[in-house]
Amino acid sequence: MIATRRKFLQTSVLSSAAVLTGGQVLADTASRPQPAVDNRIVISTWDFGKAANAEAWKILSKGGRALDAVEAGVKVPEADPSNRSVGYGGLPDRDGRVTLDACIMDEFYNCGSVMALEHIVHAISVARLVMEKTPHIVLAGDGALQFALANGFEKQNLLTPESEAAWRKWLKTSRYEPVMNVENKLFRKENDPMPGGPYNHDTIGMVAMDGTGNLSGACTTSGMAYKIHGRVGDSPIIGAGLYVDNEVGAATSTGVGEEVIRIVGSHLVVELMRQGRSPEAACREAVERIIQRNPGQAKKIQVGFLALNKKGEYGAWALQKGFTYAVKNNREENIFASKSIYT
Ligand code: SD4
Repeated sequence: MIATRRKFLQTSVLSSAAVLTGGQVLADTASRPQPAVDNRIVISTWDFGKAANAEAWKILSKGGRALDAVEAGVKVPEADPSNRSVGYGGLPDRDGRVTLDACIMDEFYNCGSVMALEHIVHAISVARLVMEKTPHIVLAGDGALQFALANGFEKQNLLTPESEAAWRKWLKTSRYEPVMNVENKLFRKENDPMPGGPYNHDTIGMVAMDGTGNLSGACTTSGMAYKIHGRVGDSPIIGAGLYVDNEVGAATSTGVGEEVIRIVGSHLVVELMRQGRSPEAACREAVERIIQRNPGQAKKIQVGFLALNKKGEYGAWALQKGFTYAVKNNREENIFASKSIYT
């Protein structure tokens, strides 16, 4: 907490002196007055983002902080056993163990992350505690679990009977196929996820802007189904699965994490917005970078980026058709189909 406060004071001092970035004088982002236009907004990945946004909106609409909103929002799919790719009920690794990756980032560049965390439903809240209560940014595996337990989190079996059954069926072939959600059929009953794919993962990444114009983001997942035990994806890696720069905007990703890590995708999207790209154009360029880096693989997998800028503009782009994202603000509550390179 002290570290956070110290950082806040430093930020305030810097801001009130006005910071010159890229030729633009930026106003104090921490304590500036309420903008004339209501830019409050929350956006998140996939159709299930809609319910998560609604929870986040309860906080934003009452004047709450974006950080609190994104944490509350992503806790919805984390607790939902029918969601096979986030939190409780997530599909396990090849050893039958559900391991969670999550990270969170606020408007002061504070961030926290947990990797390969087992037995705790709300990985995002553990990540927030890492951010607020420790001098570190990342805790992994058993250390993350010990930290969570020491801070009052309850140990729980995250493997539901449905996910266990899917895993046992998968064991018969044991083929790791990270082909994903090309047609967004994950939650259609007739195409019940697994066993064996191909619709084997979807992360929730959420970014929001609050009434003071501040940004925060959260990202949480059970990662790629049937991954090698200990594998960590992009989702808990600051800059890969999530990045927030309160001067510019925020971005998050979903899809095959290895390809996102290779290009440090969310940070790239934010930097492209800093150079003047719209959120949609920035996401598109990041997706194109994935193709440039790994053309053979890019045709077979899904990756999607979602971004928000300081004006409250948002946009997305994906490799494949089928990526959706949810938007909630004072004017709309929608699910959009992202544009994509391959259709
Ligand atoms: C991962 N990016 O573990 C995550 C999985 C995911 O949509 O996003 N699925 O690589």
